[in-house]
Amino acid sequence: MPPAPVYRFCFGPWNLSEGADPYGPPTRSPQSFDWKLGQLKALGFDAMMFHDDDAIPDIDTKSEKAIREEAEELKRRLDGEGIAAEMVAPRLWFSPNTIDGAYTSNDPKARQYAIDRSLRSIDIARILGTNLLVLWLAREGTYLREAKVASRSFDLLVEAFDRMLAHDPEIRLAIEPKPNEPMDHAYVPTIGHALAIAQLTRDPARVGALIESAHAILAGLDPSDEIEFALRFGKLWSLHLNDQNGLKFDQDKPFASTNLRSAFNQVQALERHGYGSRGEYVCFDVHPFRTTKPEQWVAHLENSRRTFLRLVEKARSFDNSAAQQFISERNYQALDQMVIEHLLG
Ligand code: XUL
Ligand code: MN
Repeated sequence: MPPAPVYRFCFGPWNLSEGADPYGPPTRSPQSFDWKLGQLKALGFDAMMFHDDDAIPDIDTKSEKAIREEAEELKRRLDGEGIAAEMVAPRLWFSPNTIDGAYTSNDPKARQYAIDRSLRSIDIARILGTNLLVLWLAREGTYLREAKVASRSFDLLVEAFDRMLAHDPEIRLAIEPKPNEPMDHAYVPTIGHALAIAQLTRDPARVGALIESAHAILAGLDPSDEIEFALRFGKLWSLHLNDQNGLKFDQDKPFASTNLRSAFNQVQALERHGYGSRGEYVCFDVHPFRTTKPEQWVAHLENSRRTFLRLVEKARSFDNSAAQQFISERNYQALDQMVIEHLLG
């Protein structure tokens, strides 16, 4: 067994969201980035995740020099607060340039925009002191099957990843699979797809993955198996723990909110492989409920971490030899009840 890791935690500014959904406006007034950073520090989290425009607002209107200076200023502030930047992710899904996709758009100008913005995100990441670029491939997929040829799209993804890998010899790409939303079908829906496509790049050793519990559930898969798969390949470089009630819109619920047993299994997988002992963070990609009042704005983050740590205790106190005995007897009925009693107790 690898040594028991001391977990380090992070979240992103978007995880303190204002409650808007496609059918209604925000339910909490917007707060500044400074307030969000202050909350992260007050909660005792260790790192913040950044989209490129979380770090540099209105990034598309700014020169390279201005971007670099703002990133340096942000790095000084983070250092002053003792907060690390866990990763940077190009937010390629809001721009008018990426209406038909980013790296896989049918428009070469849009593809160029996506690559240029990704290279800038890499520069920002390096200034902020991280070599992790997260790629959630939001609009890389189709609304209409006939609009794009999948094999060409895979080539375009590899071409884009290769440009990023060539741009900075230290950068590592963590692909965050998600099967749908906003697309009907995404090109990289599961961890298997992410790791397979990594093999086609110029440096597969620098292409890994980030697993989000809700995204695995949306793909109809077990998040703990997805986690184990990535860990088995040494490719789980980041993690978005949360929860999701079945196959519907991406809910980003607090960790274990829907399925405590699945959350326990995810924690067991992390514990088994020493996740965190190689510098990886446990991040919560969770949102407050729409109904959450401003007074409880950070509760979903505090609760997710609390539940996570309670489940770490549960994983460490699980009677593995009793479980092994039941397994050897093929008494899965008893094993099932043992897990339930352990979680209840
Ligand atoms: C979207 C999602 C994103 C990524 C970061 O479903 O999970 O917030 O985690 O770009
Ligand atoms: Mn996520």
